[in-house]
Amino acid sequence: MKTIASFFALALTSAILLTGCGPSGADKQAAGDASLTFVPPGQHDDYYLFYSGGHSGQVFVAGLPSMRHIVTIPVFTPFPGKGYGFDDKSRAMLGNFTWGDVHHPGLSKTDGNYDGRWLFVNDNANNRVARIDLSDFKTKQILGPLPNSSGSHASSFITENTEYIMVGTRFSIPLPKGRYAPISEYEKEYSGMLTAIKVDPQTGEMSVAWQVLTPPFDWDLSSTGKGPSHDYAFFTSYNTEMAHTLLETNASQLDRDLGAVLNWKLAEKAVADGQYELLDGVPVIDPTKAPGVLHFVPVPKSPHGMDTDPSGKWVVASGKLEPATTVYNVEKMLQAIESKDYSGEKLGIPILNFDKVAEGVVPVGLGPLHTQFDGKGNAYTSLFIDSQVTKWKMPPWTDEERANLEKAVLDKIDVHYNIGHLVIGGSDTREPYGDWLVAMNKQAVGRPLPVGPELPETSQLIDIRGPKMRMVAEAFTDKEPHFAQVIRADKIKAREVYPKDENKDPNAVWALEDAKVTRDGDRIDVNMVAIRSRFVPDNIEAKVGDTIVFHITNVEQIPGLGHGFSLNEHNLNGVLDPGETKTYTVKLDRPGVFPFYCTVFCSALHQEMQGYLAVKPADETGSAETASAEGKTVSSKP
Ligand code: K7E
Ligand code: CUA
Repeated sequence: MKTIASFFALALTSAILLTGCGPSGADKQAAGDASLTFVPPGQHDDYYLFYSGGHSGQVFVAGLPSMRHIVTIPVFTPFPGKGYGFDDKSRAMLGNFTWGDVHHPGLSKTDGNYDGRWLFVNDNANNRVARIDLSDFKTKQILGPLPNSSGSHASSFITENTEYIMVGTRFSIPLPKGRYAPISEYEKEYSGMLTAIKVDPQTGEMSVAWQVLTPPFDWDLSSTGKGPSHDYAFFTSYNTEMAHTLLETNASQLDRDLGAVLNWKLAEKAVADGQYELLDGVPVIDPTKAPGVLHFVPVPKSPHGMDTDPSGKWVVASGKLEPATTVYNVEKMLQAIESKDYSGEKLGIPILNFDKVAEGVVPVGLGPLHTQFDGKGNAYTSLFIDSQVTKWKMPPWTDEERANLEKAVLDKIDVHYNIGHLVIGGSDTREPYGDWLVAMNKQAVGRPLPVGPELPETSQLIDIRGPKMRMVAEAFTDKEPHFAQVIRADKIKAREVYPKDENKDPNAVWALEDAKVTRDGDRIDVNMVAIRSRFVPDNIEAKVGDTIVFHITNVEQIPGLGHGFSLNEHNLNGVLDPGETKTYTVKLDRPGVFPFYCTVFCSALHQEMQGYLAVKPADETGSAETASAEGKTVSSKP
């Protein structure tokens, strides 16, 4: 009976699948798998996913595995939703730029694992690197434009204990910056640069430590060593040809480009020994004069990603124009360096012998870009042309596998667009999480509802817990993800408020009676309290020509209780989290009465949280005065 029942059940299922009555097999599969990513209301995701935002200049935070967008972190771009780029501090941080091109977020590490303190991101367009504090998901520092650098694409890659952030220049220019040399003199007059940015272990404060001068290759991507490769960072370049025009063909001549093997310990030593020249204030090492600092290694054709595995024993690099990825053996590299076993040199830099240091070339498929690791001996490479992810076995290989590395290829899965980066949580650490893989869009094919000529981008979630990869979910992803980082949720301790006793802003005021307006010549300082549901003071007098400086403290100490501050027609949109003080400087250039109000919903009487700035014409005399419901005292200097 049982057998017959099973037979019928099977037959029925097959019939449904075959006739298309009800959900199709693919739909059923998708519906079934969707439950794997479901996070019920009120529960948290297991991981944070930080996407780079490309030319949006932002970082997007999603939960994993739900893929739900949680928050946007503005970095290089003003963002009214968070009042970023409107207060004096964030405006100064952004400088004259209103955007950046974020490519590679890098989490801070301790002992080779994420420590949940900071996220660093690069700006490829304006040669900057920013630090996001993971206690409040806010950008705290923007370093740059970096001296002697153009295009910080090969960044931000973090060494094992966050000693350095490594940066390689995508473009080469005549140095120091500001010097002219004809483009036809590219080979001779232009230079690339590898930069080490020091990170203060207490504060996270970044500063340029030293740089290594390179030929005018185009440095593309980087990764840092760990374990046996601790002292090293690796970089790929796609223009060993040193072409300066029509790179599409001119930079694709050679079968192998040159990657860089940088020994940052020896670079530190070279600087300590005075083997450098100061260029634009930075100690710059000429690697032809400081042996050991830089080696080149041949990398198959027009490479992109170069990734170190969790053990630090293997480095994987892919050439976009070769349907294979190369595994380098770090031990063999170190031996070759030790014994000076070179196959030649380029512009005074020794080149490691490819055949001596490459462990094998794995035929992963067409257009390999980036590789991630699951910590269980497997690697996953994105294939731009094939629109696939290939799972393959890392060395050590059996003799049989070694004889035919096709045998090391374990699985392939289709993704539904031309994939660029992919990420496995902790892939660049000693202990990858190894459960999910997020595949990121490189060239949208229009998966979501159409919204016009521009195609929204997506990323797809792949379950890598079993022997075969499984596609389980797809999410809309704002422009334009290049890379991402994933960290276990319990690694991040996000603060709930800014405690009053930690607020060190000298202009903070916490009591209503301390709120005040002070005039000093043409400058008016307003020390203002924002509290449910009023501003104190809320009536302010000034005159044309004055500079008014608002120091606003949100005195709330309840999580989520933010206030906003919008001054009509003055392009001022502030947001203040509980316990935060921010300063806004406005030059008053025309008379009139300008209302201000709270932009953040904060209570039933949020709409009443408003006030007026009355600006007299310049010729009318009179000092700043204020009045408010509290009958505020005014201190006024002549
Ligand atoms: Cu889009 Cu890392 Cu800038 Cu590759 S990069 S795909
Ligand atoms: Cu404060 Cu709305």
